[in-house]
Formats: sequence, C-alpha cells, structure tokens
Amino acid sequence: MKLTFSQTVTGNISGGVLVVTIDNPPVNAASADMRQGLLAAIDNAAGSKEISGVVITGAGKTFVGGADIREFGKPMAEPVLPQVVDHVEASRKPVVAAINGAALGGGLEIALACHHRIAAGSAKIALPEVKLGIVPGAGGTQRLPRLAGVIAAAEMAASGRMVGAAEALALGIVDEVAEGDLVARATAVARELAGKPPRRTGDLAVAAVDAEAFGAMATKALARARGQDAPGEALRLVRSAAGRSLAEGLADERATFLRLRDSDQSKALRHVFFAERAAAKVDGLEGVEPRAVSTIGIVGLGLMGSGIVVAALDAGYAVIGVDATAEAARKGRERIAALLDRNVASGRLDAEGREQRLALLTISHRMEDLADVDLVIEAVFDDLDVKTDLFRRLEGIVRPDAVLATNTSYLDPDLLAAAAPHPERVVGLHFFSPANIMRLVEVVNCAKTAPDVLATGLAVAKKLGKLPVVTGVCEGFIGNSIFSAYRREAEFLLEDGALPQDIDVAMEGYGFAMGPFAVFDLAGLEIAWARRKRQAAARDPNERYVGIADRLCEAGRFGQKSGRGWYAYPDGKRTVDPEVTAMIEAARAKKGISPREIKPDEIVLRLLGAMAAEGEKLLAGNIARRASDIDLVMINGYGFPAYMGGPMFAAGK
Ligand code: 3H9
Repeated sequence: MKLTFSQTVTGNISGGVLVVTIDNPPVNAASADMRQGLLAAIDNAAGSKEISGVVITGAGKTFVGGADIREFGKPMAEPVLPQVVDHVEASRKPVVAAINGAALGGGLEIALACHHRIAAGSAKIALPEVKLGIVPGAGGTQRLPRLAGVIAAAEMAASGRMVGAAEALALGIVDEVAEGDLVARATAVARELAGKPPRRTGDLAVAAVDAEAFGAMATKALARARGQDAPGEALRLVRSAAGRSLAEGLADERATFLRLRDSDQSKALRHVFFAERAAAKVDGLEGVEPRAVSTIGIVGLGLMGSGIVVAALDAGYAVIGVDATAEAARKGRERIAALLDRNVASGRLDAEGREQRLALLTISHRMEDLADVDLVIEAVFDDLDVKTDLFRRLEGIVRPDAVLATNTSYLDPDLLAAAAPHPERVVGLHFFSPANIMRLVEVVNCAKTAPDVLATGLAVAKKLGKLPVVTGVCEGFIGNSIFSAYRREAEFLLEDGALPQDIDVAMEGYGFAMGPFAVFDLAGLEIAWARRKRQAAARDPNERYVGIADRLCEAGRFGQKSGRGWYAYPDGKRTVDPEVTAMIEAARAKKGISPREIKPDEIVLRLLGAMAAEGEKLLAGNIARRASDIDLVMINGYGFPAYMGGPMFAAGK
C-alpha cells in the first residue's frame, strides 16, 4: 500500500517494514516539504502497530543531496533539519538507511541518525558544507566522530572530501555494503532489528584522540583552506565532540552553522556553486546533441599538449598524440609518461591505472594517423601562420564530421577558422597549464562555430572533469582580457608609489595565493613583452603606458626561470631586489611622478575595480554571457579566492 507523507516523501509497507522513499528531483534535497514528509513518516511508523521498522532511501541516483541550498537566505520553515534528524534517531523502531547514491551534508546527517546504514556499492558520502562556507548544521560534526573517530571525521568535515562505499565501510560510517538489492537487504535488516534496542549513534562514546596525529591532520587541512573560516570551525567542532555531551556539541554546531550561513564567505561560495551550474546552460544549445567523441587527436606534445593528453586519458578517451618529428614525438611520449609517473608517485594513480592509460595512447609523427579521430585539439606554437597551416593540412586528413579545436590563448580563432574550408567545425578549447590539473577550459564560440560543435566542446571539457565556460572572440578571451586589465592597473600602482612587494602582499592578504608580480615572474615576462612590442605601433600615444616591465626584460630579467624578474630568486626564494626598486624609481622620475604612499586597501580596491570594469566591457561586447561566468574564469584560472566570489560578485555586479 502506498502512503503519501508529503509531495516528496512516500512510503510502502512491506512485511511490517515501512520503506520510505524520498523523491525530490534533481538531487532529493532536504527541502521544507521533504523534511515535513520524513518527520510524518517516522511519526506514522511510531503510531502504527503494523510497522516494526523503517527503511529510508532515495529515488534515482541520489540518497539525499543535502539541505536545499536555495532555501538559504530565506526564513527557515519548520521542521528544521536538526528536528527531523533527532526524530529519526529517537525512534524506538529501528530505522535503516539504504544509501542508494550520494548522501551529502544534511543527507549524510540523516543517515548518521539512522540505527543502521547500508550502502550501495556506488554510494558516495561527504560533508561538503565547507565548500559552501558553512559547517554541518544537523549533527554531522557530532555523530560522524562517534562512528569514524575524531581524526577521520574532522578531515572529512574540514575538506568536504567525497568518500566511496568501501572507504565508508572501513571507517565504520556504514555497517555494510549491499551486494544485491539494496532496499530488500535494508528491509531484511530492519526486520531483524525489530524489537531490539536501537543502536543510536548519539549514544556512542567518542574514542580518545591522539593529539599529535590530530594536530598533523589539522595543519594540513588548514593550509589548504587558507583564508576561509568554515574549515577551522569544522575542525574545532569535531575535535570538541570528544570532551562534551552530544547536546552541548549539537548546540555549538547549530550556532556556528547559523552564524556562518549568514557570512559573506558563505554568500560568495553559494554564488560560485550556482554560477557553476548556470555556466553549463548555454542559450541556443537547448536540445542540441553534441557529436560523439571517443578518440581525440592532440597535435603538439609540449607542456600544454602533454597535459591535455593526460587529461583525456584520465577521462578514458583513446588518444592519438602527434608531433612534427619522430624526435619531438618521442619527447612528447616521455613527457606524458612522466606526468603519469608523477600521479603514481603522489598516490593519485595506481600502476594498473597507468598501464590502462598507456594502452589508450598512440604516439605518432604522422599527421595522417589522425584520419579517423572524432576531435583534434591543436596545442602547437601560438603563431598564426603555424596554426593556419596546420588547420589547412588537417582539413585534408580528418573525417568531414570531425571537430577541430584550437588551444590558442591570444590569436584570433576566427582567422584560423577562416583559413579552413569548414569554419563551422572549428571551436576554441583554451586550456590552462598544467592542463591535466587546472579545472578551467574557456570554450571559444567562434563566429561560424556550429551549435553542435560548440556543444561537443562543452561535453568533452565536462567529460575531462573540467569546468567549461563559453567565451566569445576577443584578444585574450575572458580570462586574459581581465588579467591584462589587472596587470595594467598593477603597473599604474607601481608608478603611483607602490612597490611589487606592497601590491603582492595586499593581494595575498585579500586571498590570492600569489600576488600579481609573483605570478608574472612564475609565468615568465617574455611572452607579454613580445606581445607589447607587436602592439606598439598601434598603441594610442595618449594612452598611459608603463614601460617598467619592458626595462626589466631589456635587462634580461624574464622571471623565475631566469633567476630574476620583479624579484630576485637566490636559492629559488622570492626576494625583494633593490635593483628593481631603483628601476621603478627611475621610471617615476622620468615621467615626473612624485610617488605617494598607497595603503593595501587602496591597492585591493583599484585592482578589483580594474577587473570589474574590464568585465563590464566583456559583458557589453557579448564576449562573456553573464557576470558569474567571469567570476568562474578568474577563480578557476587565475587564483581569485573562491570565498570572495569573483571580481564581478565582489563589485556587486
Ligand atoms: C547542508 O546540507 C547543510 C546541512 O548540514 C545543515 C542543514 C541544517 N540544494 O550539480 P548538478 C541543483 S548544505 C538545492 O548539476 P550533478 C543544482 O543547482 C548542502 N539545489 O548535478 C542543479 O540545479 P539546476 C550540502 C541543488 O548530478 C541540479 O541540482 N550539499 C542542491 O552533477 C543538478 O545539480 C551539497 O553541498 C542542493 N543541495 O551532481 C551538495 N544540489 O539544474 C551540492 C544540487 O536548476 N550538490 N542542486 O541548475 C552537489 O554536489 C551535486 O549537485 C550533486 C549532483 C553531487 C548532488
């Protein structure tokens, strides 16, 4: 018999067990309706003679995706999740969680309050709240350590790391992993447990903690979470579970959750969460099917190309890597193998995974070997003639339905496409280095790119585990346009009175992992110098131009690689160089600028302002489709701190 507890929660009685199904697409979030329904289901079981136990499961591929994030910032409707969770735990009849898929945040908290947990092999659990700038708010920091121990629980709560079924079993978070029919097994267990005193997680003692081991884990977790409030709070809450009652711990957790939920960091991170989902929706692509891609050809096996090869192999694509000569191809193969070896050494990959990837890889110096690939990504030298020539050759080799993608950063892909007989199959896929690690891919919608070709670019980037953001064509696309404006303003600040180290310290204080001048030195100064020289003739003589970077390059200071740039690097360590200070002072004097003291707040304000102003231009020119896309590009490609929401969010756009 089907029972309806709310619009999203229904039940079925099977042999004395109430099987409660949460069906709240897309991710079974714990919305007000779902909370009310779940509470009603537990009450119904309590009051029914016919029911001796309860199973809770989710419809579809998610158990419960957590609290409904869209409700944050609105008045909270009763019952709140902690009430529901307490109700589940307090039930006198056994409640078994049948974790059919992702049990995240509030979803895991519901499962933790159940008296027995059975996971499907594909289940995944996590407390991802810190990624939204909050801590768990329905008992996660207090119940998880009672099952998994303080250290494992604290590490999960501070990192938001996703844990698979096997690890959850090993950690004691789930009691078993179901081999066959999950709900049938959970129903059988509920029947076995009926009439016995329920094993309540909240009643369990928290095992003693090794303070040194906790300290080592916490140091690592905090280093990764620099600048953010939530991870430290999560560590504190889990740690203190050991020394106080459940009720005290829950009260502290709830107060911390409510405080952080209203914090600026949480608002910014929620903006980023929804920005990522919005970026995947592209006007004009509704109902457009991407072309099927199973084999990718990658031309140019330098640093960028090899990184793209590894990303493609990681995603399970068959890859044909091509470079111009047998020697270059051999070096490319070595580079790819070295990247895989590094992943093995760091534990990210096992030896079997390495072999599987190498089995998917063909290396060649013959372009003709690309005859049957579905997609070619070129990552050759960023020169228009070289790339145009390559595209022309490819046209004569690849299948007529193959997609051609360019990884250019600065060239005009419309010019490249124009050189090809079929410009509609050309798209830009702008990866960031190292391409197997960096999450951002700018997908460049060229003037003639066909909708299904754009959709293919997006689908492939997504399958590579990347965050694709669509950009129109302009010099530097979204990211480098904004980065240029940032660079320009940073150089104005130099002339006006700040030194590189002042600017870097201010931006690092704001949350960037590295300030702009440290980044310039890391990336190398010569490419931007070459571009400035190329553009010199066309430059408006009335435009403010700072020549200090040119003076540095003329003096052979090309950045970290050459041992000197905006800083000196004795023993590889970033050090202020009086020679650079003197060059900056000379440049100011030459222009008759008397320097003034510029405080960190002004530095931050001017640099953020420059980024937002350039962002406005990109929006007006239809290069970026929405302000939040710009935020994603700067966060994922240029080190803008996610917990500040991106330059457009910070500017209130
Ligand atoms: C929490 O639980 C706090 C508690 O401790 C305390 C409470 C008191 N709410 O990602 P997708 C939407 S905090 C509302 O593309 P996937 C999403 O916006 C929460 N909506 O799918 C999108 O909508 P649209 C802790 C949500 O299959 C659609 O679902 N939980 C939520 O690639 C599809 O999303 C989390 O942080 C939500 N919680 O991945 C989990 N989640 O189609 C966050 C998703 O309109 N969620 N949506 O654009 C995820 O990590 C992924 O969405 C998930 C599915 C892995 C579940």
